[in-house]
Amino acid sequence: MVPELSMNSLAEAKQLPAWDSRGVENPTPYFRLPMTEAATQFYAEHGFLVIEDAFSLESIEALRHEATTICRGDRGALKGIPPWTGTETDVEILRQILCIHFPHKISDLMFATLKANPFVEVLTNIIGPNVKCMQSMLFIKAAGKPGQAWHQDEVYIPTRDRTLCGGWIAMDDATVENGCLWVIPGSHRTGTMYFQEWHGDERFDCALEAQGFPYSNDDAVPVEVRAGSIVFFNGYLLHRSLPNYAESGFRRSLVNHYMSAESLLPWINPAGPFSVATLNHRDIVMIAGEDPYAFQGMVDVHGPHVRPDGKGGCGSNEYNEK
Ligand SMILES: O=C(O)CCC(=O)C(=O)O
Repeated sequence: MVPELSMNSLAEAKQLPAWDSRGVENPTPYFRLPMTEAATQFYAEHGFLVIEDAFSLESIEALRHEATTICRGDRGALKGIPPWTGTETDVEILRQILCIHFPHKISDLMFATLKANPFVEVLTNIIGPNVKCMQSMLFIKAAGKPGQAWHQDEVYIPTRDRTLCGGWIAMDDATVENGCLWVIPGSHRTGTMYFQEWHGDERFDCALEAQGFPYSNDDAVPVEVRAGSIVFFNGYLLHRSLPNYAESGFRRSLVNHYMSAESLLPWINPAGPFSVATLNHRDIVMIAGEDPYAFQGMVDVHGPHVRPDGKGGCGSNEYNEK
């Protein structure tokens, strides 16, 4: 069941020592475009990076409007949306959805956003000249909705060269109170993958939690950002988000996942006599540069759908999708 959210957890979160009290060099993750060598270095060292004001507030307002249209089911079939009666207000609609996977499959605006200039500029610096995208997720996260436990995105989406990168657009100001991202800076560096287990913690949704990593919650920092900022984070970086403890409103974000186009993407296992070493999932969108595997063509297999939020339980706890 979704928890009675305890304000104690928020107070505890706020008491964690600040990033700059831990003697971490170059403590500020906040940069602006144009991209600089310092920002590229920061990402390599700490595994994340914030680009402030990457999107104008007009663009963010358009994304918010589009999010509501998608959640209403007005951009086409969306597996898992409740059977709306047509009388619900926007707020009533949005309050019932935690997250939608692959919104770019039904929305021209979300599709265009995959390749928006701030993404191209940053990704071609932190990944390389050839970049592809394989996934988008639209988080609505209304007040009272759960967060996601500690995890690394490469556990779900494996690259061959550790280039997976989330590009997380804040569609509202994201704060500790309303469930911003938390990261463990530098936790991506060794490239160790931490296997996941069911957490049984009602603050989090049905996705599993990384186990056995050599860090504690005291090593984590909140990434509070203004609407319009993008948080970039490496696929091996341990990150999580806490519930939305605010009394009302939403913590909306659109997160797209990118990687180098040179890396194969052994994500979905097709039936057939293939070695895992040659698997290359082709439900992708090219973002920049050349596609060395263009000769393999493209497929369209992922459908947009609503992610379970744990309300009513997590079933067999086997939900294991990014
Ligand atoms: O937005 C959130 O609350 C969690 C996002 C996340 O963990 C991810 O995109 O991997």
